[in-house]
Amino acid sequence: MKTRAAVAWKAGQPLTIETVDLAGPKAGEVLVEIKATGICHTDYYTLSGADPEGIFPSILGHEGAGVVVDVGPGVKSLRKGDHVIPLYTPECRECKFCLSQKTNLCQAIRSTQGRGLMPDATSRFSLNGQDLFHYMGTSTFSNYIVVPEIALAKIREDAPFDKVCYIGCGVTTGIGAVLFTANVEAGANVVVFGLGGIGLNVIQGAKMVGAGKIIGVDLNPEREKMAREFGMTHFINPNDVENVVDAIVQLTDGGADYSFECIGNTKVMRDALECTHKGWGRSIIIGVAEAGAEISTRPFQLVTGRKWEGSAFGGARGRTDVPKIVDWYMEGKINIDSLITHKLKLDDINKGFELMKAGESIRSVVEF
Ligand code: NAD
Ligand code: AHE
Ligand code: ZN
Repeated sequence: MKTRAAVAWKAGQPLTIETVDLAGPKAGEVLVEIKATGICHTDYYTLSGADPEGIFPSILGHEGAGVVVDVGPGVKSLRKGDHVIPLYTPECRECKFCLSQKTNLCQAIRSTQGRGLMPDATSRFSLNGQDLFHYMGTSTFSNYIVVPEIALAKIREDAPFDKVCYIGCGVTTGIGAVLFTANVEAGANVVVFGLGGIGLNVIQGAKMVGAGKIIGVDLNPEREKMAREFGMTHFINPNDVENVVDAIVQLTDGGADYSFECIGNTKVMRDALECTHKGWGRSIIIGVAEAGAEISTRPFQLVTGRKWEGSAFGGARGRTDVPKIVDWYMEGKINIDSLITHKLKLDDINKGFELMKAGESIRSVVEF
């Protein structure tokens, strides 16, 4: 079949809208009509050329929601008409990683996914006979996609696509990092570095669990207002203080219990670790840093009890947890609407990247 999609031809170049060929679902695969997709900073990161796994030409996008149109042979858990959110972190419930119950990082299809291919090592997308690569196993900047069954969360049918698409990455990543990865307890002091589409969801998660002080750090002063609405109690602009770490240590009587880096800046990652409390502070890296980047600190920081950790997709097991997060939204327990600052049509998708770069949007959502 044919589908409209935004194609990334080369690093650093705007996407172009094309009508591409999409082959039908093979065994264990599902054809999905994407109704809406968010634009995450990670899409920008890959388009910029900084992603060691970035390959072109490809169809980016990993924050979508849509409807099952067709299923391939052997698909048991989904049928035509089901509403779904594609998962860049699948949940096969069979691999060593899933069975360990220690991680959400299902590895069933990770190697082909990282090479822009379906599990049988081929692409379903092409244009004029040239293959186009998939991205993060999702490619939600295409109106129609083919995805393995294990990479789809079935969600309730009354949930609006243009809002719950954001649960496909940003909402789950931020709230999940607090609830599933760090398991932050009531009363704990939390610091969030970077108050964008991810960081504001970390703040929302910290508020949900009854955190004590919730300190937000961002270079963009415009972020303060929205962050306070989501539960931030203190704001620090690094330009306004001599030393961010000292300012946080002072505010928290010796250091934060938890910190979250939601930028992808390795210098900030160091600050995020070093502002946590001696003996028990935990710093969770969420931000994705460019190829070749490395983190550093004095090992003494770890010897004296701080822990450096990371979180992917908020530690969420997609097929199990995503439908629950959709329920939280529908029950009014979490706010997604205020974070979606811009709605765009596919033809204007490059505008979404510009708004992000200019710090003008939290999330832009493209509706098909
Ligand atoms: P965003 O662009 O919406 O937000 C980034 C925020 O950081 C902005 O508000 C910006 O002003 C602020 N910032 C930039 N440099 C700063 C600095 N030096 N000090 C303080 N603030 C600074 O991006 P996003 O969509 O929220 O994504 C944030 C990061 O999380 C990206 O690196 C993205 O790739 C990553 N990410 C990771 C996961 C995961 O599963 N681990 C999931 C989604 C996104
Ligand atoms: N290809 C990148 C990896 C980027 C990365 O860490 N991605 C996160 C999700 S970001 C969503 O916005 C993730 O899930 N990582 C785990 C994984 O298996 O990729 C690189 O730097 O190589
Ligand atoms: Zn993302």
